[in-house]
Amino acid sequence: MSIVTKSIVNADAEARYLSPGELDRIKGFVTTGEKRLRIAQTLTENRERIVKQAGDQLFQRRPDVVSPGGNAYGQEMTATCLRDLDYYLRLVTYGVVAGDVTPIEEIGLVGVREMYKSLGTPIEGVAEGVRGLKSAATSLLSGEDATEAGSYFDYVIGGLQ
Ligand SMILES: CCC1=C(C)/C(=C/C2=NC(=C\c3[nH]c(/C=C4\NC(=O)[C@H](C)[C@H]4CC)c(C)c3CCC(=O)O)/C(CCC(=O)O)=C2C)NC1=O
Repeated sequence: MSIVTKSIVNADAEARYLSPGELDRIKGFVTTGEKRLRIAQTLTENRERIVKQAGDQLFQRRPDVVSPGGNAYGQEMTATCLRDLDYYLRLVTYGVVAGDVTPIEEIGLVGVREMYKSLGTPIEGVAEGVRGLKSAATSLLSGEDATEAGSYFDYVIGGLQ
């Protein structure tokens, strides 16, 4: 949920006007809108390339995951692994657009540790993959945009620790 919707829901629950603090936060959201949309556009347009680069980097650093006995071994499992990276890139674009990590948290991080455990997927391998997404994505962005986008990838990486 964006800060706009969230503030309105909170204010209306108390039948009050938006507070100066809420209006200030909404102002921050609006003034960074162009930047956040520009970042989301770049990530969306380059998603295939970003995921491929991240996968290449991951399998180079963690050859065990794609070796016999590894969780991503075999064409189908490797494709599922790359799909998961694509999922996390997609969630990062949601976070960037919303200016809020809540969608990332709710869709992709709640219960994730137990889920990967039950799948036999090494979660630190997923975190490594997201680090690869971050480096591929930020290399396509300029300074300020790279920093902004980077913070959302860091949030995912933190949630996968
Ligand atoms: C949008 C939110 C969302 C997430 C995050 C998600 C993850 C997710 N990853 C899965 C599987 C998987 N995930 C991986 C991923 C990997 N294995 C590795 O060794 C690598 C480290 C890593 C890639 C980076 C693999 C290989 C499977 C298949 C495991 C199996 O079927 O045994 C599954 C099990 C069901 C399926 O195969 O689709 C889920 C639910 N699904 C969702 O809806």
